[in-house]
Parts: sequence; C-alpha cells; structure tokens
Amino acid sequence: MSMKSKYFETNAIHAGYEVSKHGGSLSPPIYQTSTFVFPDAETGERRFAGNEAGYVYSRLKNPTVVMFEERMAELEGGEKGLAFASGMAAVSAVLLGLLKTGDHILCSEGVYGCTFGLLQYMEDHLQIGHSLIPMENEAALEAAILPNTSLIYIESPINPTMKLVDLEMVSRVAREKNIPVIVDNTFCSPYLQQPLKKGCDIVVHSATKYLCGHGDVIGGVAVGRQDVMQQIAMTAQKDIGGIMSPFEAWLLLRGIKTLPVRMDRHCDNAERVAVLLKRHPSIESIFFPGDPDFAQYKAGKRQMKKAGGMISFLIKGGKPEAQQIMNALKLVKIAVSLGDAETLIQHPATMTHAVVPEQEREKMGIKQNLLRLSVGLEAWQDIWADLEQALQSVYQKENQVVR
Ligand code: 4LM
Repeated sequence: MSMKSKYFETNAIHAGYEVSKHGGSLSPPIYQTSTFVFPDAETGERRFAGNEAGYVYSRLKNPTVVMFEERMAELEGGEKGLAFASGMAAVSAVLLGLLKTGDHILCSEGVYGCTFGLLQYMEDHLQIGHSLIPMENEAALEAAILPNTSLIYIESPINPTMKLVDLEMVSRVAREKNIPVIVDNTFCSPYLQQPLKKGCDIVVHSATKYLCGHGDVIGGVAVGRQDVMQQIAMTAQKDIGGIMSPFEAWLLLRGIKTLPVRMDRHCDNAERVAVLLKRHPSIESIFFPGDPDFAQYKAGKRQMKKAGGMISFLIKGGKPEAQQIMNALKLVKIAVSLGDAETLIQHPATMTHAVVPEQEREKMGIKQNLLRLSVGLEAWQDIWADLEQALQSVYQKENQVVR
C-alpha cells in the first residue's frame, strides 16, 4: 500500500517509513552514527554547498530522525517537521529562528513555566518583548497587536489551567496582519487537534508527552511550511544544535504507532474521572474541556476531536491540603510531565510553574489549591478509587489540617 492514507491511524504506523528501502526490516533501523562517509571529496563538497541531497553529519540530518520528522509532518498536516532534543529546544529554536531584537510576541494568557522563563530571558537579554493576553475575541486580540508584534504564540489547552484559545479566530486576525501563529499542541497531540488545518503556521510539541506515551523520552518537534522550517533548520537547529538522537526518534516512531489507541483511552478515562471529581464535595471546581460547564466547552468541541486526558481542579483549602492529597495517593504518582501510561499528579504553583512570579501566576489562574492530573491508561475505576481514598483521608480530618 501507499505510505499515505486518508486515515490518521494508518499514517501513525506507516508514514515516514518504507520497509522496502531498509532491507525489509519491519521496525525502522536506528542509524546510530554521528557522521556519513562520502564516496569522494567532490561529493562532500557538493553536499556542503547544498548542491546535492544526502547525509553529511547527524546534527544536520539523520535517517532515523528524518523518519520521525516525516511522520509528524504527515500527522499534523504540514510540509516539514524538525526534531529537537526536548520540547523546550523546539520552542526556543522556533522563536530564535524567527525573531530578532526589537520584536514583540503576543502570547496566550498562560504557558508552560519554562516557556514563560524563555520569554522572560528573551525580554531581558535580547530585547524581544512579550504580552500575555486572554485572546478572547477578535477585538481584544487586534487591540493587543503592537506595531512590532512579529509572532503570536499560543498554548491550547493552556498548561495547567486548561483554558482554550480559538485557533481559527486567532489565525484569521493574524493573517490579515501577516503575523505567524505558533501553537504548542502538546496537550492534544495531532490526534485530537491539528492547528495547521485551522490556519496556524507552526505547531510545536513536547514529544516527551503523548507522542512518546511511555515516560522514557525527552524530545521535541516543530512542523510547518517547507521554506519556514528550512530557515529554522539552517539557523536555530543546525547552529544552536539542540537536535534529537536517533534512539529517541526510534522510541518516538514506536510510541506514535499506538497514539490513537492510547489517546482514546486517555480521553475515556478522563471523562469518567472528571465527572466523579466534579461531584466530590471536597472539590471546588474542575477545568476540563469535556465538562459541559467548562467556559470554552463549545470552542473545544469545534477544534478538538475529544476533550483530552488532562484535568486540573481546585480543591477546598490551600497548599497544605493539596500536598496532603498528593501524599495520600498510592497508585497515582507525584510527578511532573504528562501523557504517560501512569496517572500523574502535580502541584503547578510549586512545580511546573514555580518559576513564574506569584503575581503572574495568579493572573494565569494558578492558585495554591490547584492540582493537575494527567489521567493514565489504568482502569479508571482504580484511578478514581485512589483519588477518592486520598480525598477522604484528608477531608475526614479537615479540622486537623495543619496550616
Ligand atoms: C509539564 N511540560 O507540564 P520538554 N510545552 C508544553 C509543556 O507542557 C512542556 C514543554 C513544552 C512539563 C514538563 C515537566 C505545553 C513541558 C517542554 O520537557 O522540554 O520536553 O517540554 O509537566
């Protein structure tokens, strides 16, 4: 069969890899090499000059990594993928590859803590400013665009508040002003959301999360138009050099084969757990795109295939209760990261977003009583039973909580 199918599930398994070109190996080979031998000096000269296609050195291009990049380009509906050593390497390569001193970034109301740290670094050291704004409607977005706004950067859902940004609305406004829109699609994976098909320009991912799915890779990827990605490849990727290793690419090629199946289960489990959490008397509110009371429920329905596997929730009380709940869990693991088979819980105010100054954190909606749950692939009954016993153990002795 042809490598390209109209079905995501088939492309997740086959795109980017042709068995016949690799001696019939069902599993893609790992090209564990730093450099590539030229048949003669003239070939080397032509390849360095860019006059002949071919491999040169694994910081520039590696066959196993290219397979992963091509698979991701196919799944996101883009022309070219670029792989990086981490999600942050992908984010920083795209920003540094496209921006210059004096530019301004318009950013969604919240972002992952280290992305916030990078924005701050760029402002302090490179004079590339940024504003974090709600992006609730066209008028608010248009009003926030400055003469030097050169890029719009969005997370949707936003880590960890789960707020959504209307991708079609933002890309419509941005297109009129010729401003590229970058979307961090980590929380959805391309199975649930394809921002390029909504008019956005570049998608970035922490491949560490759902794309890998097994908690054993740190990686990143960006996908976009051929010419723009080539520009990033030849500057931020080649010269800064935060590239992905062939083994990580191989693990990701393997992980992505089961992405649709895993995502379906993550989503189903999260739906079940969200309903029960919402009803629990110790929970103040939940933030989950699949909850019909969620503020952007309709936007979620429009741009996401399903509601995802991430739930954030406010518990009654503050940091002491949040930490006691985490400490009382037995099956659910206390860890940052997300998208793994294991259900993970973390406290954003003291973990993933601890680097964000308190005032900014409050503006983003990250309170001390907010917990973030990455719902795993275990039986939902076991996940819920563990959460329920932890909540029970803390709130049955509510008056004894030491503050
Ligand atoms: C976490 N997140 O939230 P690397 N973009 C988003 C992210 O959530 C992350 C990155 C980029 C978490 C890590 C500890 C939306 C990371 C950065 O960690 O550099 O692969 O991804 O728990």
